[in-house]
Amino acid sequence: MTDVILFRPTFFNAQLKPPPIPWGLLYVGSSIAARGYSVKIVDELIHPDWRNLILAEMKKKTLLIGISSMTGKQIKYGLNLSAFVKEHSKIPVVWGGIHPSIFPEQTLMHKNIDYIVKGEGEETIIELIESLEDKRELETIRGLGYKNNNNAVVNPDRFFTKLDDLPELDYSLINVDRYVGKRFGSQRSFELCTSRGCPHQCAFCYNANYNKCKWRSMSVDRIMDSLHELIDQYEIDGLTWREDNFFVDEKRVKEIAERIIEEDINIRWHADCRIDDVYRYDDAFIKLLKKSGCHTLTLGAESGSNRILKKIKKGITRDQITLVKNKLNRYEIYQNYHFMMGLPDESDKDIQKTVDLMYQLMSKNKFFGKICGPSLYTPYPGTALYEESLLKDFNPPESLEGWIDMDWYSLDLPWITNQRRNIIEDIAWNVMGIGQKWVHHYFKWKFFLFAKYNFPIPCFEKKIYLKLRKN
Ligand code: B12
Ligand code: SF4
Repeated sequence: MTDVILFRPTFFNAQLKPPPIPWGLLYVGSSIAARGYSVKIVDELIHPDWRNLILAEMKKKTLLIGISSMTGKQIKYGLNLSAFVKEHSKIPVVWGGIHPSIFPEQTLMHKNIDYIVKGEGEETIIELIESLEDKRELETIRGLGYKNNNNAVVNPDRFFTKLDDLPELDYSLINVDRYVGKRFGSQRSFELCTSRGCPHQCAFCYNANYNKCKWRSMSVDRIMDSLHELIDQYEIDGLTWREDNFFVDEKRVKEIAERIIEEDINIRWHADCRIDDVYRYDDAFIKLLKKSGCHTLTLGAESGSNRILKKIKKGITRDQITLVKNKLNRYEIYQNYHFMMGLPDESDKDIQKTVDLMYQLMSKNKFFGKICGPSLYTPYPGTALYEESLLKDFNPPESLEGWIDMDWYSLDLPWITNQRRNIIEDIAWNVMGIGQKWVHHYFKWKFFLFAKYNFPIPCFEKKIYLKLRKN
């Protein structure tokens, strides 16, 4: 018997190795399992041929099938499963994750979706299961959306979960070894999610809408127990703190770093971090991070233009970005930098400044990791810039399927000309060259020419990259 099947659809960059851990489903699945129900997690990245597997599971008196989705391609693959379930059974289908949370009504109106869960799913899904067993009324379930006479009804939001109240994660629901792999200088790296949310309000980020700018964390004791469990059971030697913003509470990070040292834990770790946080940290704190195993920080630089940084409410300046590079370099901490382009009102000069900053960051930097992106700015609903995009004639899709094309190749932004799109695409392809050790300097030179003389940098090496990446 399998009471609940949970499915993580694939997405366009699904070739990632090892695949990212389906945390949302692991949390939701662990809560369901802790209440005595049986759960099967199916990850399309691991089981691309899921049809027979799901068909066999569905025969075991399944109560419901849950699907997780971000905005974008995952919707397409999630809808494939929804249609499959409807074709073969009467099992209710529930969608959860970022996209259904931001667009509950529209998601719910899809003919192959019966329920949506808005926000954190651990408690809502259990109450939904109880309702399917006639133990509870749908109207009383916070965070749930359902259909009533073909109209979408979305109940009031649920209060944020206290992370320490969640049951222990049930790692037996996934094959951990499939997700353990080489990352950030370690051979057997895994991840932990120890906090949720972020108090900042970057104008492109889902946080203000989804997490209402509220940050919450597990206690440090629980974090350390989880870390010991991973080391003892799965022999991990590396860790990514997989959260919105690991560094919100400096005191908490200090305690974690000190305990890693005191408890003799030998791991290399990686986390996402804000530039302004590193900028204000004193040397003693950064030394402590390094001593505790900090190997790489991934930093949101986003743009080399102060005008754009201000527009996206990043709360940082270009000078701070280069100072942070020097600071981390001194302590031998590798840096990855995120960039985005294609924002409304971004000028040619802004783009040139961004490429110039990329060049500065990779120059005289022994601890340069990589540049991520530049990703094409995407107006995700629920963000401050989304409202501006609407005023700038961005036409939001009117159905769930319409959001599938919110990616680089299909996204149609009224303020991006074909010429601009080609420039951004060329920069992104050249960034991939920067990542290849043996041709790094050749590509760096290209960036220099663009930054200094606005010299176009077409990427005719694209085909070679594609081959390299395939290998
Ligand atoms: C890891 C990660 C990835 C992984 C894959 C993650 C996955 N879900 O499979 C990779 C690296 C592949 C990835 C790719 C991208 N990502 Co990403 N990613 C993240 C990140 C950092 C962590 C996700 C996570 O594991 N969270 C922890 C778990 C516990 O939270 P959760 O997934 O939200 O799950 C909870 C609830 O949502 C709910 N829930 C979730 N699923 C389900 C299912 C059911 C049935 C139920 C009931 C409940 C439920 O319950 C869970 C527990 O409370 C988030 C930021 C973040 N902190 O969430 C960004 C984030 C999700 N990514 C984002 C983006 C933009 C992208 C990219 C488009 C980036 C790019 N330019 O390439 C791509 C492509 C995605 C696509 N659409 O195809 C945005 C999403 C915006 C949006 N509107 O969807 C986020 C929010 C980052 C941000 N700050 O803007 N990403
Ligand atoms: S981009 Fe990062 S710092 Fe900004 S609001 Fe989102 S999670 Fe917080």
